[in-house]
Amino acid sequence: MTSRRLVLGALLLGLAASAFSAARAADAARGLTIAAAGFDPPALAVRRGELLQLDVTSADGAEHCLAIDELRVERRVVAGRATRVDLVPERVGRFPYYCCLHATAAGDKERGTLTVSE
Ligand SMILES: [Cu+2]
Repeated sequence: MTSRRLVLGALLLGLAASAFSAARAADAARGLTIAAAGFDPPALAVRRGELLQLDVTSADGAEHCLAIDELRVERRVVAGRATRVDLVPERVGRFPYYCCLHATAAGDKERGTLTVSE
């Protein structure tokens, strides 16, 4: 009986915690758009160890891709809906992001920089 109550209590705590984190996640998400003209915004900043949530969308109706090589991020961004990208950078530094479908040539516009500070 007691162990059942413990299990039920743990389940309820887990549900409450996930509901809480989902609420926080919705508040924390930042928008990032990609188009042939470039990223908007072209620069992002976050503190090391903090959750960065991005709702990435195409701004020109084309399929794009968000890649941040150093943070092992590579996600397709299809037109018409947001692609949620969650990351918690554990290293301080400046990390380039780019569209892995179109940013092939040096000087291509589909590039930006994520700055992670202490
Ligand atoms: Cu692109």
